[in-house]
Amino acid sequence: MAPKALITGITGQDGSYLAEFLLEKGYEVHGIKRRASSLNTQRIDHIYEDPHSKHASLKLHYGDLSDTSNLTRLIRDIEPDEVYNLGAQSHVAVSFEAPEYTADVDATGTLRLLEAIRFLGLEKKTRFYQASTSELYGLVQETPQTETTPFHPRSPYAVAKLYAYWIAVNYREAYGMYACNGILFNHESPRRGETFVTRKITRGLSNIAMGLEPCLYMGNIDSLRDWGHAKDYVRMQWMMLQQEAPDDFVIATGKQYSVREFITWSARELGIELDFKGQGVDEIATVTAITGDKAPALKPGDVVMRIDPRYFRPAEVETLLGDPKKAKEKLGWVPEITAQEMCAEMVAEDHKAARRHALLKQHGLDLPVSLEG
Ligand code: NDP
Ligand code: GDR
Repeated sequence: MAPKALITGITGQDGSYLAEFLLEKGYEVHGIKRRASSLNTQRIDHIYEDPHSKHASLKLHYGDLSDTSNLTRLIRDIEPDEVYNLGAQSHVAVSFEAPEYTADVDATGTLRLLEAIRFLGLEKKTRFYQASTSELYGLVQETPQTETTPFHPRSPYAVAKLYAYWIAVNYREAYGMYACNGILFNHESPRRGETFVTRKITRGLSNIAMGLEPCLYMGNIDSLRDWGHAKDYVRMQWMMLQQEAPDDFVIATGKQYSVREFITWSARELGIELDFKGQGVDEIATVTAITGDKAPALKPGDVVMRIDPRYFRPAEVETLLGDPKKAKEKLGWVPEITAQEMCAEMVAEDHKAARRHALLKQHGLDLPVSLEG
């Protein structure tokens, strides 16, 4: 019998890579998708299988982390060997706008899953992975951050995730449940949501290079992050559930860069050299040179980035840097893709889409470009 996994958040960045990974390992993969007024399965369409086929190993179910009876029924029917709780309102800035919803989904949603497993008597069968986050460190107490660094969350998102972290630990201690926290630092990919900073930059600069957008408006570009590739990180999510005993792990690269550096790398991938001038809200990035043919819409002197204070957060996490030593020593996990390689992959994909878009526009088939940041 193939092992069964249930993934919440299967339509998201990590969910899509994890589903691919588990299908390759021979799992029967069940995913919870939300009902939406438009299609929301773009990231998993390539692995979708006709549900009429008896051999389909990917099965999607409607559901929501805010719906206890729905989650309980699904877990009862599926009896999963492994549950990966990746579903969340995952945007830090949005959590300041929708704090109560974020708490319901990210904190109470985790409790609902754990309670369903316990209530159904599956606590000795079903292993549980909780998508914890480096945002828990917030106002950092030590650098680099490890599994023992104290937490100081700085957003409604991080506070909700703090509850989820501890409730997973609590169910492990109280009921002997196999529950693990992966404390994952930022990880990105061409499938990253368009409003997270890396994707906003690679997509925005690609559009600007092709004349589809005028300028990139950014928030705090001094912010420092430890960026890895989502493909490397989902491998570790599975590895964590294969150990003899449950445990919590920091997953990071151990290298840190600023948002400004990420803008510079992305621009270089497009053959654009930039000069950053000015301070604070007056800082701008100007084109100093263009090489190659990837940015036909630009010339030296053009301003491609400005600061918009709308993107500043009420409380910022200025710096994050993880120490993945425990994951390396205990599980042999090391990241294989560098932040620069990941940036190149993201720019290549976004530039391909921008070229396609520009070509359609040339032929009078204009599609609106969403400029939401
Ligand atoms: P995404 O935002 O790409 O995906 C989130 C997923 O959760 C989507 O499938 C989304 O569905 C689903 N979701 C949102 N609200 C609900 C709900 N109410 N009920 C059920 N499902 C819901 O996130 P990532 O893939 O990047 O991250 C995966 C998890 O890891 C998240 O929990 C995130 O907080 C956490 N994390 C992410 C890190 C990162 O750098 N990427 C780092 C550390 C932790 P829909 O597609 O319909 O919106
Ligand atoms: P983060 O990711 O908040 O770390 O949460 P995000 O990419 O949104 O921000 C990273 C840093 O960049 C700064 N920044 C901007 N961010 C966005 N989104 N848009 C901007 O215009 C902008 N300008 C500067 C931010 O202020 C921040 O400092 C991500 C999410 O995936 C969480 O779910 C996850 O838990 C953490 O990573 C680890």
